[in-house]
Amino acid sequence: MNEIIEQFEINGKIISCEKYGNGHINDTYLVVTDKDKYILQKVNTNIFPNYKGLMENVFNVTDFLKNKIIKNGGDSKRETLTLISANDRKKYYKHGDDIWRVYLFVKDTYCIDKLEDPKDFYQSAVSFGNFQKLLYDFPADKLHETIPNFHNTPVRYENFEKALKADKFNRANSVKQQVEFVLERKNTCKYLTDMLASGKLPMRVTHNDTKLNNILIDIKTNNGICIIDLDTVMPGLTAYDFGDSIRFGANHCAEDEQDLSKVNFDMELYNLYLKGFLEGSAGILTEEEIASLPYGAYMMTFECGMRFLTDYLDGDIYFKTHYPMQNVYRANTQFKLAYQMCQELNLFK
Ligand code: ADP
Ligand code: GN1
Ligand code: MG
Repeated sequence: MNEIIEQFEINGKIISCEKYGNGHINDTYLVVTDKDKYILQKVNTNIFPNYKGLMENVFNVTDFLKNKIIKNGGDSKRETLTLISANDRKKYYKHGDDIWRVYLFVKDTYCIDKLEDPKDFYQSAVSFGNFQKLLYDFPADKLHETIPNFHNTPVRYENFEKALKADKFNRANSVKQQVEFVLERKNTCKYLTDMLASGKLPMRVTHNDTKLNNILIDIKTNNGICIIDLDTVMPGLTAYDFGDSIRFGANHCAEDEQDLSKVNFDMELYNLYLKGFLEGSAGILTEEEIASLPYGAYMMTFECGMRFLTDYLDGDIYFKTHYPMQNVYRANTQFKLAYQMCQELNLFK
């Protein structure tokens, strides 16, 4: 590990390097030196084969944000990610087939994997809304599509059908109910993509992975200070960013909770997040976009459940899993939440 870290322009002598965080995609380590702290990541190149495009996106987006943060009188090293250059001036280091990158560790923050205090959810909403606003005039044509069709739900549905048909690991029989749930909702998949195609919703630059542990909260002010995990910043719909936060945060359970009686969509948390998101995005959203937000909540939740189920059928090759069936438990929570969202938000009536 030291050999890799030493390729980057870091300050001080390395004291430790340990696995860090709870992301499902990249391998993340905290590096401590006698002068500073850093985040070292091995980029998941199975998921992001176009790592050059991805790193270009991260650099361009953080550079753009830094300029705005400085103009607004903020601290550009705390309010967005800072990539540390490798010794050859590139922003990543290639070691065999592996791609490594280093960020400054944003100090005096906390990161939430399970919501305890609703105020944190509200603050995250203000920050994700504001992220949308800050990227309002980012030139979208500069962005590489790091995962094509990332939130194209009809394409996700097709992938699910392919996995089901192939049933490579003979697992379909053990998830009949879940499969039924997805098949019955085929028609719902196209709601947002149709709105986009007909020009009713504008394409924006979105984060696309706005779960609660992709934001760092300041320990002193409790404000959401830094949006992280910028690998999927791409053109998208506001409803995706709003919806993915609701999917993860507007409930009181873990994403892989096995006891479904504990899995319940919380309307109060939903309304709290909505208030914060509208405040943070400060008037940039159109009426149609605001009307599409509840559909975003359902769509991201249903889509994510479908992705977990597809991954289970494919042999658990995409999301990091820590025990067998984890992807099935994850799918179950998402499907219960998606069902309740339809009821409580009055969708597709
Ligand atoms: P993944 O794509 O696997 O989710 P993330 O980029 O979200 O990876 O990083 C995983 C975790 O590492 C985050 O949830 C957060 O706890 C921590 N983290 C990432 N970057 C930083 C940073 N610059 N400063 C502090 N913590 C960070
Ligand atoms: C992944 O990288 P992470 O853990 O923040 C996934 C999201 C899913 C999420 C489900 C690039 O997010 O799309 O919603 O897991 N990221 C990617 O927890 O696929
Ligand atoms: Mg993450």
